[in-house]
Amino acid sequence: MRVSGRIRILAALFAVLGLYALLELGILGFRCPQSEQQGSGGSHKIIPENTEHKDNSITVHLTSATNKPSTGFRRLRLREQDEARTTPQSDVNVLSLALKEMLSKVSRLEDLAREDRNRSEALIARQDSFLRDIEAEMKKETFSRRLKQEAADDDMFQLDRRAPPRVLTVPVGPGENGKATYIHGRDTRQAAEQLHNLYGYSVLVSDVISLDRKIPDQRHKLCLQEEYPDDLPQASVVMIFYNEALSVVLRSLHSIVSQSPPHLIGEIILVDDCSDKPDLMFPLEAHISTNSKLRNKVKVLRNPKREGLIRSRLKGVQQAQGPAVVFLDSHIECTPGWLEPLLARIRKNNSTVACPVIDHIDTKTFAYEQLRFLAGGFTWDLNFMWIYVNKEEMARRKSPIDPVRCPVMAGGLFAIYKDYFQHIGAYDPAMEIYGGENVEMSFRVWQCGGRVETVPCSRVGHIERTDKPYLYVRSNDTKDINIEVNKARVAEVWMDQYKRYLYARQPNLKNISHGDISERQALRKRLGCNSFQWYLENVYPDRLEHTVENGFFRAWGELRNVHTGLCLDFMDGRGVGLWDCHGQGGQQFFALRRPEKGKAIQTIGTGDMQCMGTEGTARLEVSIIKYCHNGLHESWYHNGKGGILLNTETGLCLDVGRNATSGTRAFVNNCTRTASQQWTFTEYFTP
Ligand SMILES: [Mn+2]
Repeated sequence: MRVSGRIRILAALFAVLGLYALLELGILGFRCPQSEQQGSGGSHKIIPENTEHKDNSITVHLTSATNKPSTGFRRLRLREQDEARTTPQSDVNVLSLALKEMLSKVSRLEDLAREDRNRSEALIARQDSFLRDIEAEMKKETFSRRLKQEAADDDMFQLDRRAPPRVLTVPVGPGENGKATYIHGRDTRQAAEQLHNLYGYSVLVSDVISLDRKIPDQRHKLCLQEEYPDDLPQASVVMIFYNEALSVVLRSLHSIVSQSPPHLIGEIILVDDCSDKPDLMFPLEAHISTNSKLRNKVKVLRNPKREGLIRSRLKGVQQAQGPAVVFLDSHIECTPGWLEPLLARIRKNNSTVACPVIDHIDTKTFAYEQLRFLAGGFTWDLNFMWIYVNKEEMARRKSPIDPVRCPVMAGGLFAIYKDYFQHIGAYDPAMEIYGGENVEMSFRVWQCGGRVETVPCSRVGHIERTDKPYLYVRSNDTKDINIEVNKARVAEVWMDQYKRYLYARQPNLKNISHGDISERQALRKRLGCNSFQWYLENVYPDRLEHTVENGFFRAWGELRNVHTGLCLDFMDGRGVGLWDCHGQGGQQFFALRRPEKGKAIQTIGTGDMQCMGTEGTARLEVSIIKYCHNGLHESWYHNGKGGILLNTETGLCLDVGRNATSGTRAFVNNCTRTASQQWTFTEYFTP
């Protein structure tokens, strides 16, 4: 593939580009209405200046029509690829960006091919010398024992004792084997940071890592002995994306196809929730349609307007052939053997929601890291949280690879039968964008006779983005979307009397409209579901510990200072001080809690895990401690309405001073029982 090959590719690209132009002009289809109201930085055009053909590669030089540095292109140097690269920005001219993307892809392919040749020659030379070393070392008894042990742990070296190893596949290249990749050079790092902020992870790192990189087997050894039935149900993967980086979406797709037996993946349904990044349009489809592994599996559906994760998934499922559906995020990487255990589990019990263990892909380096295996729970303000698997559940399981019952699933990744998904009420279609749907579905499945489990033999890597682009909701109609409303819908339909736990923490949710819930209530009746009390008792007893009914909470709500009438507030997340009472809970919600099991400390919590405490050398400042560790400095005594708050460690009282106003920091002081040391919670509970 020399000159004629390149001409063919270019011709194809320009044909594609022409088609794209028609689409852009609205002649061939829809455009997301949002892409017109895009960006905050004004409009910029990126103009191809000249195109340079040199050494089998094409370099397109681009300049920005404006002089704003933030929209210009930088020449970047990367460790692995020293070719000039340009950084796509969010608000560049769509057409030239598409052109640039395609041209750079051509040159990138050629680069990769050339690199591959050099690389494989170097690799063979390296492997040869490596093998010679091994053969010499193998003669030494101790080394051979150690090697055998390592070989058992590491599938990279498939050594066979009987025959000397011939071919070792040791992938090289950035990110291979799940290793970390680092960005070098100051300019590059700066550009990387900008993009990191835009996407919530380092796109530059993702872009240099192979789309089909190898991730080592992450499974427990016992998993390798598991045998799965031949007739596992075939799965349709449903994956929603919104303004994800192209290379991240593509790597997600490749990892599914590479790590799954082909007959078990019937299709991958990608739903674009109206992204406005141009490379997610043609470049994405061009890659899929020219890749033999993806071409026949992947279907792309596009929402003409933002629908959010929930309605997008419903749309994806509608198209799914089934019988199983596997939901995956668009920023994941599957690992060897991830699929079979999930499908085997739902096949065994068809009212199961089976979740993989979610490992961690680092947002900066894209390193794959195993996480400690945890279950999922919820906080009383209905956020998901990771929890330790409790002793009873540990004892119930006979093997470390037995599935773990999970009170709440994380929500992004799970397998379920399509029929069961529909039967159990799919999703609440009135929920907006994202958030709460995983809690809702978990309550519903458990309360209505199903179960949610994590299957330890299935491991999938996930990028926990530092910033979530889909949270920036630009509504198509003018109504403002408040995703917190989702929580109110969950509470109203599923939580019975326990909904007051949410409303105490977020009183505003009680008063705003959460929409019509009659259909969801009818669903609950139709399915004959259990009460929330039943759920707490049978599925999440640890949560039941932390209830008013159980005497855990002694008082809660706003914590008003008698002297000023102002409310205690954790203003910047750590510092605690006075602020005007806003009645919205959140940072002004405090709860007085009796000691945890086996502890002696009465604490004042803000969130479920946070505590108020004294800190610092002087121990006079009061702040929020992110994870309570039940130290004395977190211990408070309170003697009822208008009473003092005495810190046990210092023997001093919570005070704001005589001249306190909104914004004054709280501290501890000698107890004088003056009004500035008197405090009242909104609600007191008598044990
Ligand atoms: Mn995710």
